[in-house]
Amino acid sequence: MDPSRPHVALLPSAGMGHLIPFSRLAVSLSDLCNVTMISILPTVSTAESCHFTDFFHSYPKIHSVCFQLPPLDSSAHPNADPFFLRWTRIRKSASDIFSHLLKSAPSPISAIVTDITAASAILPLSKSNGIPCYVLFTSSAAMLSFFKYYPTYQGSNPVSIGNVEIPGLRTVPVASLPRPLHDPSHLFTQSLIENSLSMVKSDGIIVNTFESFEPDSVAWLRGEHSPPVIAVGPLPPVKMAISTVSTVFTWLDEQPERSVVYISFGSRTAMSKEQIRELGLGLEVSGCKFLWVIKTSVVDTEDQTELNQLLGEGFLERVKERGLVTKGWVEQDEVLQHKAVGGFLSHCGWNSVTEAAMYGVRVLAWPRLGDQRINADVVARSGLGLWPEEWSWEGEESLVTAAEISNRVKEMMADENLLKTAQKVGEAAARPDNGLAELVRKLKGCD
Ligand code: BUP
Repeated sequence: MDPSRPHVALLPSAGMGHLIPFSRLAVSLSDLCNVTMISILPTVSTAESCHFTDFFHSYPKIHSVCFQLPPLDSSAHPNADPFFLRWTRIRKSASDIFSHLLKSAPSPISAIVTDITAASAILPLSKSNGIPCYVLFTSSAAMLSFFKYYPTYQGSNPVSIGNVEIPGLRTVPVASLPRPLHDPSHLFTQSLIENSLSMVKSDGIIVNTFESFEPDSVAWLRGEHSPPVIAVGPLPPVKMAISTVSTVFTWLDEQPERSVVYISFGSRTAMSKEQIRELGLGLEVSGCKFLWVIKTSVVDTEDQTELNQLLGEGFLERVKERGLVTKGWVEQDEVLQHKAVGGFLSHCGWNSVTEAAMYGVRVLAWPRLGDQRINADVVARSGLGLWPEEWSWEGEESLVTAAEISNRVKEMMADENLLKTAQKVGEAAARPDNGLAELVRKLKGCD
């Protein structure tokens, strides 16, 4: 390690949606800083363990530290989301994780970047050791504004929840709030409030967005003065040393330019079997070409259902000339860059949105849970895509019908104006606004 450079330690938490932006930040920083990244094992999903292996193999200059969590009695929380549980366990083990990191780092650490889900536990440890601490917020600036304001809102509405009016910015309708917030005692609600209150004591909040994509939210956050908010996005994807040749790309290579709708609901959003069938029928009726990545469980290791059984006998045969369905992991950033892809039916996880923005791909937003409706609003306001707000969301029973899906998919693919506005977003995303340089200056102690 070069002793003249700052040494930054990155502490991601669980889930690909958190690990991917941390890996991207690590690589972006590694040209200018010494970087250590901690992996907390065992991971919840196979996707995460494969990612760690490939990542450290591909970027040997990023120093790897592993921390083994003690075994969990999973029977204590039979119905809890395994990723929420993991975030809680990381917070509970923060002191051990922190000491292990300090002991295992190859040189003294000059700054820590913690995941937002661990902020309330890591920040006090960092401060008491005299190490500056930054928070990587893995969602949008719109979500960050909400997250920052929420404890104030909750303080004056402790029992019931309604529309959240963020003074000077916008009102987040109650229908767009993550469902667990309706329960003040929910693990998610409690940790959101704790992390939000801690985050403001950090040395800076890093967010994977760019100013022209979310001008109002970025301006509002900066107007709040403290702590500084550094927009470093869109962070470029990491390139792994080992890339497998996938049939997905062979198939995409054969399709006409911008003819394919890519469908994915992210790494941890499961859809009901009935809704999956309806979506399949909608894609079939639309007549569009499509590439569909299916997930039926929150954690990939539990995904055992056969595609034929899931989609109904004969579906794959009927659509084989124009549709490809897969349950495996596909390199999404490469799919979105492919010239055959003309639209993206997305759950609006923030990484997916930033990838669509980077490549100027039109989005049809179908948020499912958590921060996704707040992100979908960014998609609609920026001109990157369409958002049928009436489509169902977590906790709602109603199915979105095949006819509605088909109509909206056709509408997106036929909309030339939408294509142009999405391409403009892509052009703006390609112009770096030096958020990364600002971050490096801060890490060096120059700002
Ligand atoms: Br699935 C899948 N390939 O097959 P989001 C996902 N990804 O590269 P999520 C693949 O995982 P959170 C696949 O490109 C994105 O970078 C995708 O993150 C990649 O959604 C990432 O979009 C998924 O933020 O996470 O997984 O729901 O809930 O944290 O937003």
